Amino acid sequence: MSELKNDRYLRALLGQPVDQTPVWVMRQAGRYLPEYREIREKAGDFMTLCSTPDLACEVTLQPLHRYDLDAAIIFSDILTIPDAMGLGLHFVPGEGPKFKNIIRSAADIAKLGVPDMEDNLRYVMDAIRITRREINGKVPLIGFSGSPWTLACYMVEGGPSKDFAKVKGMMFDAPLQMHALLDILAKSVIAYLNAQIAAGAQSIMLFDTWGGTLGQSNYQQFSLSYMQQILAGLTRENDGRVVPVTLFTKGGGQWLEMMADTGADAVGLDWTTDIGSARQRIGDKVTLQGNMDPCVLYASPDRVEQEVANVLAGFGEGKTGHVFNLGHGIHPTIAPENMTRLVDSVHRLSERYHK
Ligand code: 1CP
Repeated sequence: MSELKNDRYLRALLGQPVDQTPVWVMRQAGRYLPEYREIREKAGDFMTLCSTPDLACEVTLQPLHRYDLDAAIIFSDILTIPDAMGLGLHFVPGEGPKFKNIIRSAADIAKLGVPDMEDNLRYVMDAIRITRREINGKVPLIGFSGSPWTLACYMVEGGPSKDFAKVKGMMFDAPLQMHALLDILAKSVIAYLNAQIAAGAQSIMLFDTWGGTLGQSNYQQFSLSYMQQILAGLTRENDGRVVPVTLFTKGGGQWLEMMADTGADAVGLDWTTDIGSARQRIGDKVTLQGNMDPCVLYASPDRVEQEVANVLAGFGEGKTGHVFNLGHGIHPTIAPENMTRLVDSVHRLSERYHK
């Protein structure tokens, strides 16, 4: 495998000194880029794009051609696991992802098994292998998965939800059944991420997008404990390098200490948490990722730069420990030029903090 030319992102995740703050953006490959929309239209539907490794590779690299990013994230989706478990993922225009077979009962859960990673999910591993070859050591490649709780939300709701009534109803009414579902998902996520690491993913991101909808004790029991199991089950070294793991619970600002105790190398912050306070609370234990409000990208480029400066100053002095990102995914309707300003100002303005 070719030598990594820019390892700022991996170094910052491991608390090693860097010359500038590394930056990547959640959902950096996606609908805000005209070149993405073009290839997406040609592919016809989203799953064709994900499951055709050459296309997934091309889309992964698109943002790197435009911006001086310090990492790439493999183009895929968290819902590939439930799809491979037989739920029948499809996309309804205007409504987002939907499942044909929704999880409603203990019998539905009993039918689920851990998917075969080099069979049903081989397209993800092939996309990673091809992308590692094509990226040629320019920056590291991030692999990812949804957390068991977040995957369960989609599997029980059947698609996006505003109130999570069905999945939370199941959790409160039939906790053992919910644990059985989360258990098989945790086993699947461990196998999935280890296969991604073996295929060449150099860092892992665990998206707990809906953990923040839970109360504290339910968060611990139904989301955090499964992420902890996953962290314990992952191959943390490959090809002579540590594979760092970032854990992101959207809306998890009040639980940062617990998240930092899971054994993750980094914790992702959404924009509602003050990064300076987060650093005081957990920043000696883990690296922090985040956390500019994605809506800042709707403002002028100068305002974007100003907000980048605020986040960097909020994190403050120190040679490492911060990976710049948005507090959640980039919105599809922002102006792509604003990303240029974001990335360039992170690099330019952060230098003084690393001396
Ligand atoms: O029509 C299209 O082009 C589909 C839009 C789209 C895209 C671009 C979906 C459907 N998924 C993706 C790619 C994707 N999803 C990536 C690519 C890599 C990158 O970041 O560039 C990643 C990491 C994800 C992860 C993902 N999918 C999450 C976790 C991160 C987060 O944003 O919280 C979640 C919750 C999903 C589910 C999902 N898939 C797609 C949509 C529209 C959704 C959200 C559904 C909802 O509103 O609940």
